[in-house]
Order: sequence, then structure tokens, then C-alpha cells
Amino acid sequence: MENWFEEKLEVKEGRVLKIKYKKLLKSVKSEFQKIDVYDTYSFGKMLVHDEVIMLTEFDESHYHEMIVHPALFTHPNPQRVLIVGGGDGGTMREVLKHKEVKEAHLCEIDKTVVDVCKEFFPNLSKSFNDKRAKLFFEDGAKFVEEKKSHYDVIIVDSSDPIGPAEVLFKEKFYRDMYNSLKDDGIVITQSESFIYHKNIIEDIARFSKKIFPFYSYYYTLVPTYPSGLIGFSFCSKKYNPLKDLNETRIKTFENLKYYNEKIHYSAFNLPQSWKF
Ligand code: SPM
Repeated sequence: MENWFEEKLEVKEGRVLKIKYKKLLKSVKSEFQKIDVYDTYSFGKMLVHDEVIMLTEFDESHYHEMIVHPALFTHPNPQRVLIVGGGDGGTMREVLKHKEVKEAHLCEIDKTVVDVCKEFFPNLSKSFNDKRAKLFFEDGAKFVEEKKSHYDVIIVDSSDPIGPAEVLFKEKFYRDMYNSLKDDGIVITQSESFIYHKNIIEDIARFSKKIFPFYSYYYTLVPTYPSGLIGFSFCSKKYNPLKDLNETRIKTFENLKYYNEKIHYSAFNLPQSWKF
């Protein structure tokens, strides 16, 4: 018998993403969501929350490198970084590749995600063993509300705006992040696909432009997400990723699979009818 996982989140467009798997390795219900790990035929291990694919070993670098490096190579000295969500450790792994980073905080609401990923995704979660990494198991929105002028970069590696992550797509959260940043800080947020989620992105772009002097949407290719891509919001108090990129520092990195300076610039180019 063949086993197929189906992601139906974009069902209103009448499309399903199916991935064939060998075995369901783990299925656990946390206080917040169902968490499954599959061993697939073509994409390695796959992490799924509430029937939505979070990552596969095959293309997680496309996502994690692109949620981190555009900001960390644009900010001239990113010493203090906060990750909201990101309990698998992939975003932390990429943040810690930057020797400028002295402290990397991660605020994840669901400790079970971290526990499951320590068991099944050591290539991502081993980043939590670094001395610079500190984990908080709290509500990210409340955590950010309490911090003032503290971080150089905040990265929101969230799931989709349903359930616990919904609040992370609201204007108030963006205002609180603005206040948590130092005067030249940068915020990056998981901002969905320009193919399927125009309304969500238009909303984020509208209020972000009121709050931050600079806003832009950029994207990366993730074949195991339903539209094959996912985007991010780049919200900045001072630096412009198209003018202030430190290309020299990029050339000193040897362990990148997806990101380079050409990808950086091209990621901000959008089709004519999707300008945000
Ligand atoms: N560190 C990886 C966490 C993944 N965060 C983003 C998940 C998005 C999943 N849905 C994408 C497309 C469906 N709307």
C-alpha cells in the first residue's frame, strides 16, 4: 500500500500537495497543535504542524537561509537577535553562522516542537547547544511587548496565520517589534506566498509602511510548500537591503546552499501585478 501525505490548506484554490512517505515516525498532540514527522521518499524527513508542512530536509535551507541572511548581511553589526517561533532550530543555525552575533534569543510558544526536533532534526536543533543561544518558552507577542530598544534584528519564523500564530500577523505586534528594536533595527517576518495570499501581504505591507521607514517583500523557492515559494517582509528603521548589503562579508561565508548576493537582489523583484 502506498502512503501519501496531503496538504489541503489552499483548498479553496482547488489544489492539493501530495508527498509520498515511507513511514510516520512520530505523531504527538501538544497543548497548541498536532506535530507529525514523516520519513518521505524524495524529501528526507518532513515536519508537519496541524497537517501543514513546516519543513523538509530537502529544501529547508532555501527557507532558513532566506529568512536570515538578507537582514544579517544588510545590518552592519547584528549583535543581538531575537527569533520568534523557529522551534526546529533552522533559523537559529543560520543566525549563529554570523560571528557578529553575540546573543541569539528564541521565543517559541510550543516546547514540544523543540523536543520533537531535537529527536528527529539534529542538523537544525543542534544550533541550540551554542553558548550564544538562549531559549524562552513563552508567547512571542507578550515577550516582544515587554522588550524596549533591545534587539538589532527580530526574525519571526512563524507558521501560518491560524491558531497560535494569528496574532503575529497583526499591526499591534509589528508596532511592538518596532519598539523592541534599537534605532537602526530590522524585522523580518514569514509573510506567505504572493501567489495565494495577496490579501495577507497587502495588509502587512499597508501597516508596516506606516510604522517603518522602509518596507519590502521578498521571496524564496520552497518546492515542498503548496505554491512552491514563500515570502518575507523586510521592515527596517534605517538600512535598505538593496543599498546597504555587505557583499564582502557574504564572500567570506563558505557554508551556504541557497543564498548569494545575486539571489539577494533578485529575491526583491516581483511580477508586475504583485507589487506590495
Ligand atoms: N522553521 C521553519 C518553520 C516554517 N515556517 C513557515 C511555515 C509556513 C507553512 N505554510 C506555507 C504555505 C501554506 N500557506
